Amino acid sequence: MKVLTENKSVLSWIEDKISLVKPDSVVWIDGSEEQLNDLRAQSCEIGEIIKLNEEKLPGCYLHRTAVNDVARVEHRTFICTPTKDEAGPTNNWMAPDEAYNMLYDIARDSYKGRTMYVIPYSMGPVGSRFSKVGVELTDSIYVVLNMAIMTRIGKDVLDFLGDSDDWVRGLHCKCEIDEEKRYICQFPQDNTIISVNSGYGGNVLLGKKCFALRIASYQGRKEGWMAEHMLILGIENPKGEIRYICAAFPSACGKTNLAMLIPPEAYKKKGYKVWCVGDDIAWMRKGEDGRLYAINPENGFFGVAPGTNMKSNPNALASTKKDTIFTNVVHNLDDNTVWWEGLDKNPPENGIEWKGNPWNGKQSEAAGANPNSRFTAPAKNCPCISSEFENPAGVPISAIVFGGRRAKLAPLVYQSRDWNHGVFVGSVMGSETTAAAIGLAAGVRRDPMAMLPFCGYNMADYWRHWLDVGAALDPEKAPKIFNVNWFRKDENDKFMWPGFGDNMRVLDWIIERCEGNAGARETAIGYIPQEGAINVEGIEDEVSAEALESMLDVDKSLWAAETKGIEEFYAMFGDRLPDELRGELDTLKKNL
Ligand code: GTP
Ligand code: SPV
Ligand code: MN
Repeated sequence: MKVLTENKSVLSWIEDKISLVKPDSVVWIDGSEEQLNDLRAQSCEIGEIIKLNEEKLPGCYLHRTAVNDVARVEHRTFICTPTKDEAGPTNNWMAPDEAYNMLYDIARDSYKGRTMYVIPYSMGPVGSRFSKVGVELTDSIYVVLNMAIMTRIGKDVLDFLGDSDDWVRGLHCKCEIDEEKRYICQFPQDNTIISVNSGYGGNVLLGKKCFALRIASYQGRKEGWMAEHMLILGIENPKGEIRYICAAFPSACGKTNLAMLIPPEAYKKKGYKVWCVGDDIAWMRKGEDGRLYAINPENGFFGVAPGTNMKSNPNALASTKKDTIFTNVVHNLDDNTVWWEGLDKNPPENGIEWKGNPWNGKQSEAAGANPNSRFTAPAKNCPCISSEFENPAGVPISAIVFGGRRAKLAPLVYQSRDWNHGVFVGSVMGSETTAAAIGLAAGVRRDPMAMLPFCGYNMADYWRHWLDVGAALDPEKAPKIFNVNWFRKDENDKFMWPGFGDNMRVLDWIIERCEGNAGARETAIGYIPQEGAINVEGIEDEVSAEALESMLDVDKSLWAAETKGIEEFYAMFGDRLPDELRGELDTLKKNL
């Protein structure tokens, strides 16, 4: 075994886990293309991945997970803090000792006949003051290949870590992919993650949700920074000035789409451009100048495939044309490529659907791709990747945007009155559930800051942290906070707003508000665009003045009912709920 570090805490932890899971051999991932190529070949050999058409999709592969293992499992995800209160009422909790014992029993000897891969990785550019190191142990080559796209991996990372003890331990064991023994456990106090009996993305790419959100949110509170489920994008105006926006939408609610948006013709002609810094996670901290700065800790996109096409998101599609891993999409046997619902109107007749059965897309009623099928694509493939993507100092944030899927109630856009009101708006976010997690009831649920499944500690303390971070920023320079809803529906159950590229029109208003230009009127819930303030040039046929007015309407009786729901939700947190938020709720009630 060729060991890549002399770090004692790393070596002793790995020794310990080797004696637990008993691999036949141990391979350290050094980050070299040579080693990754060998692993790709091996993975093809054992049938874990399929090499796709080298001419049409160079360097691309297809993988199918187990049929029972296609999304995150929130009901089997635990925050293992010493007390239940630290995890809070919105997390599943298990006492650390109990969890370790249970997980070790499941993991014991589970690598017998298998290889242990040791993946040293950095979340954030190696060496940035934002960045953090992790080591993931896995018995899945698929995980290695995905982590090699999604994070910075290899020897450099260990050299940067030196002999520090500040790194996140991650143990992943596929075991038998048994749903009944599947657990995703975070131990924030120990910087440790253990994931057993899954092979699906968010459950097993431990740098992503487990570390960069659950563990990192806990670290961020201790160390004075924030880990958020947010995209980061830059809008360049015709003068060449770039303003950056972070946006938190729940899973499968449009972050990847917004992050890579292509502006409508009228904007393109004037010289507007959008640059993508990140599509899922933002780590933010105060800069020396009193502004809030953000980096994307990831190095790739783990994006929803269905619905991605040349019209909805050409940049995402372009990102998947080389060196990409597709998971649970349709295999087109005619030309050895891939397909998913919403890619184009030409499904393959000679296909294999996501479960591995023959599938004729021209005849079949059933979907060919799983609704949560995904692509893992390198960020550098994205045609609109920001020049600041690797900037270790991050980008300064002008606006924070919250949003969700709400068929009714939430208007297309509104602005909070100030930071604390903005925290209130984020804390009461509601959204219809999606296919990104297994076993969620259909309907609207509260998903504060889109962090419900990802906050590594008590949500009330997390809101306290948000309020504290805001208070420390220079009030003139703190990001302005907004809420958007692309998903409002009319009486015929049709989306009222065209969405996708046209969301630029709303971002335009948001940026103009930040610069103190665009007009607004004050309502009970916050500032709404004044008549004429949203630019509808080029979509006047689709979006009439009346339709826009109704999308921006604040229905007081619906909002009054909403305050009752908020009250019930807040009651879960008892005395831990920050007074400021209770005050904001009282103000809203008074305004209504
Ligand atoms: P995660 O990766 O799960 O965190 O999700 P995400 O927020 O990045 O989701 P993504 O951008 O992949 O959104 C996926 C779904 O949202 C698809 O069904 C899209 O068609 C839909 N969507 C995205 N933007 C819009 C929009 O502006 N309008 C409408 N109607 N649908 C949208
Ligand atoms: C999400 O569900 O929010 C995702 C996909 O981004 S996963 O990595 O599976 O969590
Ligand atoms: Mn996500």
